[in-house]
Amino acid sequence: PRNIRIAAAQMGATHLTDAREKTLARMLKLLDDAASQGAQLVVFPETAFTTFFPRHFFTDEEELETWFEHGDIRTAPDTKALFDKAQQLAVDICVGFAEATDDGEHYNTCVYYHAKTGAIMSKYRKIHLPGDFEPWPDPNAINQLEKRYFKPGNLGWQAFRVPDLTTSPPERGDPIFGMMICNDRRWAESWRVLGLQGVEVVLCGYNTAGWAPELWGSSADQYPADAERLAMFQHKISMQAHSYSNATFSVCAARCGLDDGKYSLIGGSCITDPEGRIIKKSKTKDDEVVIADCDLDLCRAGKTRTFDFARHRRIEHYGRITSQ
Ligand code: CDT
Repeated sequence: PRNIRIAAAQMGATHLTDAREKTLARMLKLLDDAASQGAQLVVFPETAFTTFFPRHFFTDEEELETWFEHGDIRTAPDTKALFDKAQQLAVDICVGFAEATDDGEHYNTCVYYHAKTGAIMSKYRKIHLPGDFEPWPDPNAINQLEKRYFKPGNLGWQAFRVPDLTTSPPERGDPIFGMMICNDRRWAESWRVLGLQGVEVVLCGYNTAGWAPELWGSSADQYPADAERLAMFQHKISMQAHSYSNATFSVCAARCGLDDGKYSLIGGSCITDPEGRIIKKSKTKDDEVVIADCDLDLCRAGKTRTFDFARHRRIEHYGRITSQ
């Protein structure tokens, strides 16, 4: 077996007014907890260091900028402690944050941090940005202004190998990871681009509204409980179906709970195997470590039989996917 013990660090409610130090302290505790259970890699949610601020409409540029991380994420004052602790515990992390670049661009980003070397092994910038550019006129509407605050990612989906996590026979090499962020998980294209690079573990942080009729366009007439059940169902089928059809493990970490006593986000952090089975799932909507041993050898069956892409794909019929 090629086992890696991986944890999703689910994070419960994080309010608009929560101090950054408080949120960071929760992340450090989750990292400690996961490490004490033997995690080699811990996956944190999308925009983990703050509340999910794109639901708010900011008109003041300076105020908006305070929600973003500037400079090197490993050493910036508001985020450094997480990377220092990861290094101290010798645990790799994947963490999402709102990125402001030196030349003033803004992305919804995550990085894979390799504790042993202190290197960012890979960076991903969210490509499928959901929601709207303009806020809804109704003051009670639940906005999702990612199209306003972020540029679509420009790095593609790059699979990458990570050394030191598990021993592999030389012909197979180090394990292959890929990252995506939240809404990307609903799109077959995100997964297939990683699948084509032989991905063995997909990492994904998310903030998914449990009740957001304006966003979905279809559930305005449903009771909130039904809407949340549907959101959870769609989350799980996305993780399960795409893990299966790309013969890969996936690990997803939710920011969830009731933010500001008003905005509900689904939980459902889970680890899914390459056969599409959820092997671990969160039990709460609070801070919680979800951890499992992932034997990457289980990816072999799918990659060499049902989803042996080189033998079975028929790309002459797939042109429409990229031409319209
Ligand atoms: N953060 C994020 O991408 N949220 C989106 C909301 C859209 S709900 C259909 C998501 O895909 O979960």
